[in-house]
Amino acid sequence: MESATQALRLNADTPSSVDTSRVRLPGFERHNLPVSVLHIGPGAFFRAHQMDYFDQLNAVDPSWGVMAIALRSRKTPEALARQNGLYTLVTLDEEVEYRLIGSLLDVEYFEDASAFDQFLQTGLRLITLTITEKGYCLGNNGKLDLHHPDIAHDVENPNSPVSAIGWLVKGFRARQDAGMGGLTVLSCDNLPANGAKLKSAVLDYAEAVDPALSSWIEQEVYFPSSMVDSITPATDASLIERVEAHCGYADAWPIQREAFTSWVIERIPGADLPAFDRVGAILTEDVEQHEQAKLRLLNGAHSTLAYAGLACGEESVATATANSELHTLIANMMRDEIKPSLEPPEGLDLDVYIDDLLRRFANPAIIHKLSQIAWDGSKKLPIRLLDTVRDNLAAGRSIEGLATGVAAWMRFIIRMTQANSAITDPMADRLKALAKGVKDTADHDVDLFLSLTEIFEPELVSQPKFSKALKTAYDRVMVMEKSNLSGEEQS
Ligand code: CS2
Repeated sequence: MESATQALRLNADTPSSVDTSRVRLPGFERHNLPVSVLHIGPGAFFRAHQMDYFDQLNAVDPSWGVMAIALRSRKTPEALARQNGLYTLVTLDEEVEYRLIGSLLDVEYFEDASAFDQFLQTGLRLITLTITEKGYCLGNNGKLDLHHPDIAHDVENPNSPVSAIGWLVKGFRARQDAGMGGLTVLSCDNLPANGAKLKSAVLDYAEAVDPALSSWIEQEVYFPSSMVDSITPATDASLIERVEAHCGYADAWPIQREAFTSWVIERIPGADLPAFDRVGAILTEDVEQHEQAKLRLLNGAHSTLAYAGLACGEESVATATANSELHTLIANMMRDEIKPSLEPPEGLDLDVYIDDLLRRFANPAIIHKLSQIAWDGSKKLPIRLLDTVRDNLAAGRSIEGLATGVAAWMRFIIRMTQANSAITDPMADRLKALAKGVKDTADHDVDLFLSLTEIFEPELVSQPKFSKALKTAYDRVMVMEKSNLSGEEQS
């Protein structure tokens, strides 16, 4: 993303000339930071969330310099290399704050020769990951899918892996060969028990390529889980312009997010974790309840709002939350269906949390596109909605709102297919082929979607209450679509 104006490009010299009444600078000397963290997947969320914690930590304990490796594209490494790893974090709420983030020392593309050497840095203490749900290559049983094309490739070619799992294991092998110690690997993705799932995936893959290495990893590497939270809309041209106008330099890749942020990290014996609790994170033995509350309430409501909101012609989370039908849908779903499925973690009042979520979704300072949240539904639905559906069916509770989210996803896939629009989802081709066979009747179409066993487990599909609720919800979503279309025609 290039700026059209002539402002000076952000670079290593910028901090010395920046107007500090407009932009907050890192509270540490960048050039003194040792490299102690390797991050895989330097997407927007990592730069908006974890890097903020590293920057605050370095202001009190300047020992956490971060190197990042991009597995999917050269775009981020190239844009950030031109800025010496510096970028602006903009927090958007009642007050808007601009900060220059300084702890990211370099970003490299995984195919570049020097990228892999990061694993062998003697000062390396921590590996963090944001590779999204699909990056773990898991089947719907939560275990590594050895038939996943990337994993199958890596098992055949362990020295030139393309998956994050293959990359990590190649790195561990290099450390084992070099007689170096293990590490702590911290997953920061929206998966329940993300550390345990990552560990099991890494061990299963290592077992397939080198069983002795698998034992070494089991003894030497720690995989705490963590819950991450901060609403982070994608960077767009208006953010780039806004940063340039306010800060006086051209930043090719600033990041925006809400002011709220939270990070709950599992404390496990032996793991070497920075003292993130000094800068607002929670370190606890008991991360699972935090993860579950966040994934089911925030992300479950987000996905429901995305698919139902798009059916109603809404574009952003804030406008969808202002739509009274959608507001009622997600508020009731959170209060009556999701909350009873949760055991609240200590110190978290779920009613307050739900009210806060509705406020956060309504934040008028942020344009968080529903189409961004709609990505990768086949990977998100099981975690965000179907786990709760399963619990509620077993307990005899309502699933009306949850089913509306799932049915709205089906309709989203159908509309996108009919409009010949691209679907971002690892199952996109299958989904499109399936959507071509719909008849726009709930009975037929819902059964068709329920044949996708990668998403809908047979045990769930066999429950008549589930398909009945989905069919009712499917009709409800078609009514939403129709009233949106007739509204469009009238205007
Ligand atoms: C969103 C999340 O894009 C999505 O699917 O639901 O990224 C959400 O904004 C974050 O998890 C908030 O912490």
